[in-house]
Amino acid sequence: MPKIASAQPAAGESLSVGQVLLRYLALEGVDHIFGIPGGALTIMMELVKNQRDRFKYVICRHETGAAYMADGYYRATGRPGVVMVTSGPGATNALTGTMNADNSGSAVFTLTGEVNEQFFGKGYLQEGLDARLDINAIYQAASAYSAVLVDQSDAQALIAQSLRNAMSIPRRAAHLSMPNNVMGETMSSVYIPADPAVYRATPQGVPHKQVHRALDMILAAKRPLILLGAGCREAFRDRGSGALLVDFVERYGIPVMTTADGKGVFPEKHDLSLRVYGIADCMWPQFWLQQAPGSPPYDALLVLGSSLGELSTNMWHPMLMPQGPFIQVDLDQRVIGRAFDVALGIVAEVGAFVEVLSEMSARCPPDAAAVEERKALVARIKKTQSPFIDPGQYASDASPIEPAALVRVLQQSLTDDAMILIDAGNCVGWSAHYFAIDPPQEIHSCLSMGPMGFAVGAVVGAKIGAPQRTCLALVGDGAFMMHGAEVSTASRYKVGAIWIVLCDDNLNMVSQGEAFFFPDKQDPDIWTELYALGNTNLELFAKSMGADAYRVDSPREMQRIMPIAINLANTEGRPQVVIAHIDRKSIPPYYNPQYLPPRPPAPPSPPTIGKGTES
Ligand SMILES: Cc1ncc(C[n+]2csc(CCOP(=O)(O)OP(=O)(O)O)c2C)c(N)n1
Repeated sequence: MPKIASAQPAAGESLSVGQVLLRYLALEGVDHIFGIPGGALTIMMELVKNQRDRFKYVICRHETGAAYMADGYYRATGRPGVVMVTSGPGATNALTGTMNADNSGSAVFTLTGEVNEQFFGKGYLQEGLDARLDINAIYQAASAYSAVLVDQSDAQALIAQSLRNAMSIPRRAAHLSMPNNVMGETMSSVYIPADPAVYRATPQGVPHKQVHRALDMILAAKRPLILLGAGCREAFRDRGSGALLVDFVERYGIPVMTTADGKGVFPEKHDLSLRVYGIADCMWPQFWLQQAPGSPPYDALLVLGSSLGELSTNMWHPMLMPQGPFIQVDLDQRVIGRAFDVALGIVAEVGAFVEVLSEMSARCPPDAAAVEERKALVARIKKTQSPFIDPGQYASDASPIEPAALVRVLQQSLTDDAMILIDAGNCVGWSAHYFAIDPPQEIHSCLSMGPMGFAVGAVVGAKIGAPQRTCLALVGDGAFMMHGAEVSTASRYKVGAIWIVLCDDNLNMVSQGEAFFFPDKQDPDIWTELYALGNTNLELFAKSMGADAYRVDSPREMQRIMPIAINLANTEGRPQVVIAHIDRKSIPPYYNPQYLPPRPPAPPSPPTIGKGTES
């Protein structure tokens, strides 16, 4: 039983609301807070200053960068990522990163300062509660929980409520607005719990009958399949249920694929891994999904921890529907049956589900012949088919660099415990398709929202949270310029984060996409021309902020630079930026031709008045 009183303030000690808030953060194991201070945060900043041995306040360059760092910190540590910023523009700047964390299942706790209540409604600088900017309403609309600390008497309840939301499963983002004067108020009565278990709990159980049914369905199938989403990440890593799932699929010969967001939660080099399904998927899953002559049809699917959104399903392609039961397990009941009709929907935490499935399966001996047949079929697919759409690109030594070849070099250079953070842009396609990730190596993305700049900031928070690991971001040059000023934050705090910048002087994912859907026959390069970035010297940009920066033009150079960069990052805490000049014309394999989305109807052609004339 957790004690509830041992951390109470000492007799005679009085605590302010701000001090109580910091006690809760300490209880959750938080040791870094990310943000930019300001007028509405003065009381909190004084408290943080006085506890600087306990909390390091990381001064970021932009509040969204701070929120991405908090997200990266959460992903590396499992502890809440805390953002603390000022009111008004500080609060709105932090919104994108907070909203993205909420959609990515990351526990991010955003604390925004607010002006003293006595000035509400009078036009005080940066007021955002009783003016036309309603910060609480904005965060209520974009995160799991938002409240205002209006009085010391309810502060403790609201702080605990925020943490309950952020640390729920799936993890979420929560927000508190903190009027400056309230943070300084003395609490009239206070007890500080000794353990978070006193005020929050997560689901541990599963409906046994339903697990039993799921097991029966899977074992009755001739050609079952498992699809894992990012919702499995925490459970598999921290509870050890990933290893149980590996044992389970080996026992029954069941192949496993993941979504791009869940990439690497199942070892991708395992014999039964079909790697990624969905955006930029591996070439293997299609051969299990489609019926081959003389073999049984794909006839059962077990989905764990995926909300089955657009990018995880090839736009809900019917090919994912088995000729048999579709079983979906998720704690978020809103996503069960949303994309595909289910034969069995189970509301459960996936780690507990796998534990019970594994226990129950001990009583179900596998059909050895069927298991061997399935394993042989998976082995045949993997022997006869490349996982890559273009193995030549992967093996290329050309200059400018084929991005697929760049992934090859990273794959060879990175340490086994590396944490790879993927931004939004073409890096998504290259990495989902060409990396092969085995735990403890991890790859993280955020494909529900896909904001450019996510990995640029997140890699700093990840490295702060896990300094012993190699932390690397793969980002486009557009995204790097959007939040690249955070390199300066890393330099300031001696954080050895590594950025690999795919330099093509273009917002290439979008220009290539426009050219695909809306080709201009007269001027085929027009999209590239319109979305060019202007050849910024990114080495100088990075160096000016204190990083070591390198220009590489070939896989060979990349191979030479990577060990140097990894070593300097990990041993000397120096940020490293590698500007990789890639072939702009290479197009990532977003859509396997098998599941190509239909092109939208051509727009009506504008009257031709003359080239370049606006209609
Ligand atoms: C904040 C934000 N704005 C706009 C977009 C739309 N978008 C998606 S990818 C992309 C281009 C990214 O360019 P870059 O970072 O240079 O990567 P590239 O695709 O060229 O490799 C844009 C504009 C987005 N995802 N996020």
